[in-house]
Amino acid sequence: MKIKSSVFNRSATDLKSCPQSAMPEVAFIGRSNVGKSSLINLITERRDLAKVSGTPGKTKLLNFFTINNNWTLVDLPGYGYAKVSQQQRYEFSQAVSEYLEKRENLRCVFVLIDSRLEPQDIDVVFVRWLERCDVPLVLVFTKADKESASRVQRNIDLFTRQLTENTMAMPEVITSSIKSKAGRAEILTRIERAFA
Ligand SMILES: Nc1nc2c(ncn2[C@@H]2O[C@H](COP(=O)(O)OP(=O)(O)OP(=O)(O)O)[C@@H](O)[C@H]2O)c(=O)[nH]1
Ligand SMILES: [Mg+2]
Repeated sequence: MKIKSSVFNRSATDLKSCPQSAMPEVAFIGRSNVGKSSLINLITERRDLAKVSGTPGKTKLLNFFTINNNWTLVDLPGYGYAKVSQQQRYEFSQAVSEYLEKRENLRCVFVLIDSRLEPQDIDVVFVRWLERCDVPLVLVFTKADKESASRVQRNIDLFTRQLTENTMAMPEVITSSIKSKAGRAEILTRIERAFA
C-alpha cells in the first residue's frame, strides 16, 4: 500500500467521542515511550504527524489520523506511565479498554514492545488481556537498531514463549526501527490484509 495522504482528524477522551465513521481502523498501543508515535510517523512518512517525545506519557488521548481518505490509524495512550495521577491513569485505561473491547471499526491492534528488554510483566499481562478481545493482534518489537540482532531475537523468543506457555496461539511478530525503516513495509502489508 502507498500512503498518499495522512491528516490528523481528532483526539478523543473516550469511546463516545471517537469519530463516527464507517472507515476501517487500526490502532497502535504499548508502554509509554516504546515508540508508538515515532512508528506512526515512519509509516506515514511524516516527520511530526504524531507528537514524539523523550518524556514518557506524551500521548494522553486517543488520536485519530485519516489515511488515504479511506482508513484510520489510531495512536493510543501508553500504558504503564507512572507520572500521572491514579485518577488520570484510571480514566486512560477505562477509555482505552472500552475502545479496544467495543470499537466496531477496529480491524487490528499493533502492540509495541521494546525489543531491548526481556519480557516485562506489564506487556505480557496486556497482550493476554487483549487476546481475549475479539480483534487480531500483531506484536511489533521496536527500537531494533539499539540492540544486536541476536539480543532482539532472544527477547522476542522469551516473550512469545511466555505467551504460548498459557495456551495462547503464536502471535504474529514484526521487528521495527525508525532508523533503518525496518518493519514499515510489513506493517503496511498487514494493514492491507486487515482490511481485505
Ligand atoms: N533509536 C530509536 N529510537 C526510537 C525508535 N522509536 C522511537 N524512538 C525514540 O523513543 C522515544 C519515544 O518515542 P515516542 O514515539 O514518543 O514514544 P510513544 O510510545 O509515542 O510515547 P508516549 O506517547 O509517551 O506513550 C523518542 O525519543 C524516539 O525518538 C527507534 O526505532 N529507534
Ligand atoms: Mg506517543
